[in-house]
Amino acid sequence: MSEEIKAQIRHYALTVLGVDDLGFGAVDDYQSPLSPKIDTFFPKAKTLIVMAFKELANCESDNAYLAMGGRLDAMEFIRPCNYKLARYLEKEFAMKAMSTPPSYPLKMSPENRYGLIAEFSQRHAAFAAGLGTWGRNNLILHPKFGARVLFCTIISDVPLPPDKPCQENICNNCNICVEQCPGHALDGEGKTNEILCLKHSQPFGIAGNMRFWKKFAQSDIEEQKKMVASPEFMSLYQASFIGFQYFCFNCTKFCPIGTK
Ligand code: B12
Ligand code: SF4
Ligand code: SF4
Repeated sequence: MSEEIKAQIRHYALTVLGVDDLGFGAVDDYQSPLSPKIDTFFPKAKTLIVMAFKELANCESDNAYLAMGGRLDAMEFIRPCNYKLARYLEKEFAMKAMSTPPSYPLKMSPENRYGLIAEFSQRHAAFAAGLGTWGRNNLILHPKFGARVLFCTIISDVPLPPDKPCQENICNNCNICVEQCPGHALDGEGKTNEILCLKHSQPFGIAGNMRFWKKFAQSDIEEQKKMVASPEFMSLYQASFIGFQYFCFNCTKFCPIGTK
């Protein structure tokens, strides 16, 4: 019976919603050492239903604006899939279903390293649901889509048999991601240096914003007028309504897995 329910959910996600792959994981197999335990925000949670979304070819482009445009398309597609799959589980199977954020909101507290540790780790969930294995780039590599994949999870209170973990390590240890990282953020194995990544991938993120306003506070009125009319201010303004605006996709685009 459980396998029948899983088949129906998979059919809905893949053929009705247009999700690229779906995995089922047990909450007990979710091992994210830094994120809160799932029962702190969803008591009696049993199953992780993880959706995989293939990145568009935009991530290959050297044009950062087109590359980010493709990422936004994927991120904006994920939100309605989250809501629709959760409502389907409620309506069809009377499950309690809770969505998780694909990216933000993030708690900006010192214990969350100011937004660097999410309330729920999508990579650890994808691993638990058998959707891939950890790459040298610290991303989850999917057997078919390689690093070019995003994940998002619905948590349910109904136990369903988990999918088998991926048997083999998908990463071939070619080291290309490490060599192509402009910030040397992947030099240390098993841990991304987030600050080095952020410096290169989000020049108009929080750090850039803080730098701008500190300089603004220390400038005279004429300099301030110039600053608010500058391309830098306009870029910060744009990034603030886009959310996270990435200018680097190298650890995704240069990974050879799944690109043939
Ligand atoms: C905050 C965040 C960031 C931060 C911090 C990243 C980080 N170190 O965790 C910054 C801004 C730097 C970032 C960058 C990127 N991110 Co980001 N990010 C997130 C977010 C919102 C939370 C991540 C989190 O909670 N991290 C804290 C905890 C989970 O990490 P951790 O326990 O310290 O684990 C780290 C290491 O210990 C190691 N690790 C942990 N366990 C294991 C086990 C093994 C065996 C190994 C080898 C390693 C390993 O991997 C982690 C990375 O350092 C997630 C979405 C989400 N809610 O999960 C997306 C997410 C992780 N990001 C994603 C992506 C695509 C990116 C970028 C490629 C951005 C871009 N240009 O597209 C880069 C990649 C950087 C990289 N190679 O690591 C995807 C990854 C998809 C995938 N295929 O794995 C996610 C899952 C978004 C999504 N919904 O799909 N990100
Ligand atoms: S997104 Fe760019 S800067 Fe960040 S880890 Fe990947 S390659 Fe390095
Ligand atoms: S580029 Fe090579 S080393 Fe890096 S994650 Fe992909 S296969 Fe692994």
